Amino acid sequence: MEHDNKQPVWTDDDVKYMRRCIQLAENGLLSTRPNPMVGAVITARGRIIGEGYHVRCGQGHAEVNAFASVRQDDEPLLKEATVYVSLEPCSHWGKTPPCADLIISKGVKRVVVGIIDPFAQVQGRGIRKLREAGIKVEVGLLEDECWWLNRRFFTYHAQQRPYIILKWAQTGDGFIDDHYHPVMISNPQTQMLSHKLRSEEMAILVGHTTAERDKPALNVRHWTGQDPKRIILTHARPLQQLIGDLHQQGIQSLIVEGGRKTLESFIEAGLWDEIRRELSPMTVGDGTPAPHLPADIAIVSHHHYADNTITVYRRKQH
Ligand code: AOF
Ligand code: ZN
Repeated sequence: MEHDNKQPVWTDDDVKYMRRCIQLAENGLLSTRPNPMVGAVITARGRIIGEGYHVRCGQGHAEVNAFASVRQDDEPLLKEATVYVSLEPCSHWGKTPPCADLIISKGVKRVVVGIIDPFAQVQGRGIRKLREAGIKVEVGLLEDECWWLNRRFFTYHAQQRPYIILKWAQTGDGFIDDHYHPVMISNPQTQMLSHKLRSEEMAILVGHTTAERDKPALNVRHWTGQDPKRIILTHARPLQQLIGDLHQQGIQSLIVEGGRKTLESFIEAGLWDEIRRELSPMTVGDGTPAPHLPADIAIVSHHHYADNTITVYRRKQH
């Protein structure tokens, strides 16, 4: 992804400041979408002289807020400053003016970018603009972390489909129900987390059998936040078409909650980015077997919640 042929050598301080950008950016979760979460830090003489993040879609970008936070006494330092930003500064006129122009107007010396913006109107043009103005630009610091931060935004723009999270809970003997009833495999803590997840993603889907049998509300009850768009998958709608429709509607992320056939059809089509599997020690003896995990997975996290565990997996490469 790096534009220069040789990879820059970054210092521990560079890494520390980019981590701070990511940390700041995360404050925008829930309010920036469909825009990405972005954080920016301005440093000079070994200290932070400004920092900011994109708070809400339609409002100032991270860089704007970071420059606005620089104290008047520190303004002369901008000439020798480095700007760290977790996403390539924009080059286009969207709801706000281009950040690349703002950075150039401040006369800073160096810009360190986490990852290139996949948005069709930017895609490297922000970096080019800065370099053409004589600013030293380095790209790709903590690139994986910056990708993960905006995994929904990146998947949506680069793959023209929502970021897809498959989610299920299974018993210790490997079933997702007892054939007849929805079995409560989750516990109060993991239920709360499922609702937190719902508040963070834009849509949620179940198959029509699950919809008819379980009548799931699929809303956010045990957490606060917006309900995701509710989707029932029917036979009449093949998967690829549905995914294309969701892209058209600007849906950047989708949770798939079951049942087994639906989950397996997403796995078979290769339409998944993340799997959240909850495991309980309870046993039911017989029931609908849980889907098999695909082969090309890496563990993101593994946590215990009372007797249950939740493991989050992602694809080995993105
Ligand atoms: C940046 N810094 O903090 C963010 C950027 O409609 P607008 O003007 O808000 O532009 C939205 C696009 O700008 C968005 O799709 C993405 O490409 C970029 N987001 N860029 O320089 C930021 N949030
Ligand atoms: Zn911008």
